Amino acid sequence: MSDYDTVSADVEHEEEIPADHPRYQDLLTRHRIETGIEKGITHLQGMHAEGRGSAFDYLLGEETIPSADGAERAAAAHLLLADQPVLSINGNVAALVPGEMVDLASAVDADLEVNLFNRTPERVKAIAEHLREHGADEVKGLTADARIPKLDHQRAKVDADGIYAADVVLVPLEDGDRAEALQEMDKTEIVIDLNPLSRSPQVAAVPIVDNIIRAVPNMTEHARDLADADEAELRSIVDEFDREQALEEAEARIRNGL
Ligand code: PTJ
Repeated sequence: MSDYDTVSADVEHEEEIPADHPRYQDLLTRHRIETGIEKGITHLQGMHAEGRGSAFDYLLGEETIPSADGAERAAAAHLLLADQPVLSINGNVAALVPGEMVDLASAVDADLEVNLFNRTPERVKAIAEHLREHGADEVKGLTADARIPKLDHQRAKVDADGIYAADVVLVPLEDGDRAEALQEMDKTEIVIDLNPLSRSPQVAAVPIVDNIIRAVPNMTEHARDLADADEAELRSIVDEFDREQALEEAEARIRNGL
């Protein structure tokens, strides 16, 4: 019997998944989402979102393709140039990359804000607490004293001194309504979504077609690498990034394996 045969379908701790398992990232991701649901952080719908993402990731080859790496570098440059960058956190993001989002926020001096589609006070509090357990000092999104115009669901609720006032917002793993509404507020949007045809990456200034598990640590690495870059260098990285090309290359990889 190989080590892989001994991986239970229902692992209790993620350390039980062997890191060299050919489906390691997928098993880890599934496990984190399940744990998120058990803890009241992730909505049950997050499991469906994860399933969709996982299928796209399989077709991408479960790796950061070169165009996604370029997008992650451009995203880091945007965040470093921003006056008020905010990283938006939903139930899937909190379950999958809590510590990694805290690290990115610290590398680019951004705020973390909980923003949920299926919003309940209990989930907002549980996610804020979870982020604090992973090292966050301050978590926004609990006040929710402002509204994103032209958006009639719960995701419109934001903090006046958070997403509402931000100039650059990282919006991972969600549908397109809010992405479009934020764009109408003239914010620079960075979207992480494994489906290049989804509305959110289609409207983003920087669409990142990559698994959030790989994308966020890679953005942090780029941000640390660029920490001493001057404004001109950061602007040239931003200007050279071609969003259409990034979307086309991701779609070509998914459709044709190119
Ligand atoms: O926590 P809440 O209440 O705010 O709800 C969050 C979910 C994710 C349930 C909600 O935003 C939702 O239903 O989103 P969608 O419309 O399913 O969109 C999620 C997108 O994220 C899909 O296009 C997936 O392909 C993509 N996705 C899923 N998992 C990953 C991913 N992209 C990157 N990395 C992933 N691990």
